[in-house]
Amino acid sequence: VQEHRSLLKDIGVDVDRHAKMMEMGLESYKAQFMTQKNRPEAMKYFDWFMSEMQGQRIAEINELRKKKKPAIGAFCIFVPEEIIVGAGGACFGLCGGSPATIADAETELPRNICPLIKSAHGFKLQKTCAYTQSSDFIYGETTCEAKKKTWEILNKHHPVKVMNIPHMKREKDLKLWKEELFEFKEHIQTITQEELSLEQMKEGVKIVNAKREALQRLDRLRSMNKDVVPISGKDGLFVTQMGFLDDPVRYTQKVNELCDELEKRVEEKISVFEKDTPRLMVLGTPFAPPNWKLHTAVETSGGAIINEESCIGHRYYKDNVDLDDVKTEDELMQKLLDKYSSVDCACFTPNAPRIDKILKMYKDRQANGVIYYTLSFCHTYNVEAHLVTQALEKEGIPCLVIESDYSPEDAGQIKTRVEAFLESI
Ligand code: BJ8
Repeated sequence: VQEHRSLLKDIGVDVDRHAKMMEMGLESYKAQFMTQKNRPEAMKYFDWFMSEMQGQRIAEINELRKKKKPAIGAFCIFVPEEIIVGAGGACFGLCGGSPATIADAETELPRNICPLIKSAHGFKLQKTCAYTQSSDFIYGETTCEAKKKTWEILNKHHPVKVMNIPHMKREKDLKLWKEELFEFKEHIQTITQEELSLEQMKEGVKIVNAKREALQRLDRLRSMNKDVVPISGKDGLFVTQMGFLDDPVRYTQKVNELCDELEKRVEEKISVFEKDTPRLMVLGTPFAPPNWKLHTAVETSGGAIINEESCIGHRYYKDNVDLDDVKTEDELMQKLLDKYSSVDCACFTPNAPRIDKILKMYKDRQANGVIYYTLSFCHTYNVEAHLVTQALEKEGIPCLVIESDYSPEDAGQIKTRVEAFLESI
């Protein structure tokens, strides 16, 4: 990061404060990740990326910007990255997982909203996220109340555009959504100053499909073998988190290299956990880095996390965009809509397919229990927990519900609850 200090300064980063935050982040990463035993060799790339995510990767993104390629920051998996990648640009998740920016955010936002939103807003106020500073604009959406109102305030500090995501999936809602996809493309073209062709967009789809396929492969290797868990849940989560920042082609290659190693581990029955360690699925809201609190609590208490149903997880990569028979832009937009409207975020009502999916995921993976995790004040996921846990109970599936924010204060209490849960299953 140090060698990129002048670039960081040019894009408006508060370099001293940023350096301190990176130092803290790296310390925390070392303590939580590098101390794990028997990590796959291929994690070395991701360790390197951790040290360069606010350095070399930022330099790469700013090289693209010099060539008038779009650099778009997002907070939600509804932002169609295929179109950005097709235009030769970069789509990335903005910083939003740290408690260190929340006090600043609370100078403009209420205290009782979700920490993800406050953290991200605080990063902009502090100018300590090089991704936020590198984005031509931030692409928001109307998924939850707190986010959609925050865009109006964030827009005082950084250009923000908003995609209107409907809250139901009726025909008339999907029609509106498709129009939003066309408008999104137009917004991207305002940066490139040229027409984005169908072929370019299809190329973007292929690149992102390959990324999702690599993550699907990683998910299978992590979770589908009852006797071998070849990588810790924490490493699996971290790899997935980096998929929102890294160059998609390089990242896909590195995830596939990791999967090659994990495949060998499965064949040779090399597990990072002891035999009969309970294998847990985590459901709910996203884990933005460096929010590793739950994974650390579980995996230092005798449990293993085998996948995340969240948006930094299975919800993100579960479906590809089908390119078969796509001959027109309208057909492509329809296929993008088909993919995005199959996302089962709790912002939709009704959202029954999510419950069916969770039950199927659980059975396919022969897991031993579930943790339903929601960020504090996330009303949609918090309320939806009732129907999900009811369905789990009916099937006799053990479930622990955890609501938490980013503060380290409840880490001990979470660990105690997880330990009691693990003993009970
Ligand atoms: S598709 S889960 S990424 S909206 S910000 S809803 S945690 S109160 S992130 Fe999300 Fe898109 Fe849905 Fe996925 Fe709750 Fe916080 Fe809102 Fe959040």
